[in-house]
Amino acid sequence: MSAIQPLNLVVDIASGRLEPATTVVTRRLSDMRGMYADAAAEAALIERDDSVVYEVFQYDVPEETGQLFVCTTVLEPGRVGDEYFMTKGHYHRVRDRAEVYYGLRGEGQVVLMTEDGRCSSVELRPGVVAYVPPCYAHRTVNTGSGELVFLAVYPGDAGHDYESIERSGFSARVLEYNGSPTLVEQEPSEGSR
Ligand code: S6P
Ligand code: ZN
Repeated sequence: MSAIQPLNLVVDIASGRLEPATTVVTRRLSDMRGMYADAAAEAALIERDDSVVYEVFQYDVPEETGQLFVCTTVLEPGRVGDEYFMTKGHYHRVRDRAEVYYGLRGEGQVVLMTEDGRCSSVELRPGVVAYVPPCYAHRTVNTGSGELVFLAVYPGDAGHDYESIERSGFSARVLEYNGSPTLVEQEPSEGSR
């Protein structure tokens, strides 16, 4: 790829789209099979309409130290059983690469997990920055009734490790509990499917 020249990127808050975006990723429920706790509810929803859970609009840069990827995510509202719609989640392939999320619309949480499996969460809402420190797996959860839209900036050489999450999951999930979003620890057996 040729060198990136100075440029402006524009976020359309209404749609959540980044312009220009050189990569657009669309994830449906069927792309996340096995990630939600309630397998029966997940299968029923996929059977019914296999809806889009989220889209990512990214401006690509060379995958090199010193570069920064910029992207937006539009995460739809919804639930699979008691579990809110969420992103797949990942570690960065180069583990010590951090990331910043900036909330633009809607409300949610970022679930963060250390490599030894300790989970915590931080808020995401308009005007709020969520800082993902080096070496943390991260997943975003939409706990609101509208779309959750946020901007992400991360190092060009970070890469993504989805396999570790597909293999072992997160050790906690955000579930609706007594009407409120609650971070619930999972049994180790469930987290290591
Ligand atoms: C990239 C950054 C986000 C996510 C996006 C979708 O490092 O963390 O742009 O890619 O929110 O989540 P996921 O887990 O499917 O990549
Ligand atoms: Zn990331």
